[in-house]
Amino acid sequence: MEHKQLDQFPKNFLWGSASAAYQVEGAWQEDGKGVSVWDEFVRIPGKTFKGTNGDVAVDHYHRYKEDVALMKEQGLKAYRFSVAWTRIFPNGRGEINQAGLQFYIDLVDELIANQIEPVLTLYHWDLPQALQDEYQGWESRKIVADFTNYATVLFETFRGKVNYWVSLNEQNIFISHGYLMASHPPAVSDPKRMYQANHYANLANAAVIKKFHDMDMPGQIGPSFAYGPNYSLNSDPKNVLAAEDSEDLNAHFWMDVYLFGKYPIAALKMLKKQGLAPIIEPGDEELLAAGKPDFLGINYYQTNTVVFNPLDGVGLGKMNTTGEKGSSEESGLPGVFKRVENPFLERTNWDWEIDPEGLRIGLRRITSRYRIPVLITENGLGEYDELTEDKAIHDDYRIDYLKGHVHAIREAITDGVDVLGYCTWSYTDLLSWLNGYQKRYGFVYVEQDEKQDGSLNRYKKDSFYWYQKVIQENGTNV
Ligand code: BGP
Repeated sequence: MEHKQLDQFPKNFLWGSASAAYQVEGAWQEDGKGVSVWDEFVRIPGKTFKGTNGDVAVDHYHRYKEDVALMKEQGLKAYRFSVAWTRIFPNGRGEINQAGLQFYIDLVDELIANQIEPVLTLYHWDLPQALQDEYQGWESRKIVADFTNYATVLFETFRGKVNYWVSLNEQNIFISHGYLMASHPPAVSDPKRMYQANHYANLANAAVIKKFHDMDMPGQIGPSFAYGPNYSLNSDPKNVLAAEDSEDLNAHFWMDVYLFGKYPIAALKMLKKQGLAPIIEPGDEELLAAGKPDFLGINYYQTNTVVFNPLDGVGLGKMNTTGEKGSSEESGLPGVFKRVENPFLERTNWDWEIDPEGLRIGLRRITSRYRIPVLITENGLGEYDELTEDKAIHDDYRIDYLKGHVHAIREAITDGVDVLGYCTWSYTDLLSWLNGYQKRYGFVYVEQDEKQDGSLNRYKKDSFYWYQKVIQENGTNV
């Protein structure tokens, strides 16, 4: 529908931006930090673009004051960051490493002193390697107790200081990349193991949310889901059904568990028939139902356009991690769907489709199905940026991208969606897990590249000033 007039953004709307520990901090062996699965994975030849790693990243660990000062100058209302589990418990559990915890205490204090709302992510993929070695991490039920124990330390430490908490970041991504595509640690390719690990991740997610509520924590908690709403390429009913299946297997399979405590019917039945469904033990369903989030975090980058894919059709294809436009391969699930190019959309140099309207569609679907407030925990454009001789970055393409998405959010709010805030990905430039440093997302350019010997100086991009104005005007002119 087209509105004659759009609603205003709520007065307390959280205009924010985001990062994740491994992608910004560096200092990978400092102050007693333990080794994470990513610290190990990046050292296996051929796993990341040009062998890049987060040993130094953009050195946020030492430069957080400078980064928070930039946020303050920009007028940012919220900053989403993640805690590295290995800084708190170098081996996943045991004695607290105070020096590691202190970094986050200092960061949170610095944010609060600058009137920036901290949004704390408990888990953004950097699992302690010790837990991987001991019981295979997410493939064991033991992870539930260890994750809850770790989260509880943070709840106790930041009670009353941190009001917004994200439990798991993109469970659907770290599980599918880790256990099916073998592109994230532990690089397994086995759907049965994937669905079981995913089930334990569901339990861990529910357990920390339940713990948060049992502790009567002030504030709100929810997971961040990587939602790519599914479209059918056209009105051929076969393709429409493929899109429904994709929505079930790629989206409801997680969101239904978060919000209803149950897996979607058709997807679960299909997996059972194929012998791939997870083992659900007595008590699991009760735990899932008891861990209901207060909001749903959404990381939105693009939609997913599909057609029917026959049983002998394509399987998993290669991703574009080099920034050579058009180098990604077709990918699908035989017998169900395959992804195709959407003829109405432009693509980035990494072949990600640009679809602001898709964000409104996704927000509407969530609201209809789950009736829960949404916090947009990530959205942004990964592109090459050029630092000019006078140290400017004219990223008008990023401004266009963000403007389109902010407008779509405003339309969704006008439709009746309850949106708590918008965290762009990312604040500073940072390490992209598989794509190195050349795929940039930030408002703040950081001089760092694949050789990893950059000056680490920070420079404000044009998009920095654009967002500053949006925040000042509370989105009135977007
Ligand atoms: C999300 C992750 C982020 C970030 C972002 C951009 O999946 O939560 O950590 O990396 O995607 O993705 P990429 O770095 O692959 O371009």
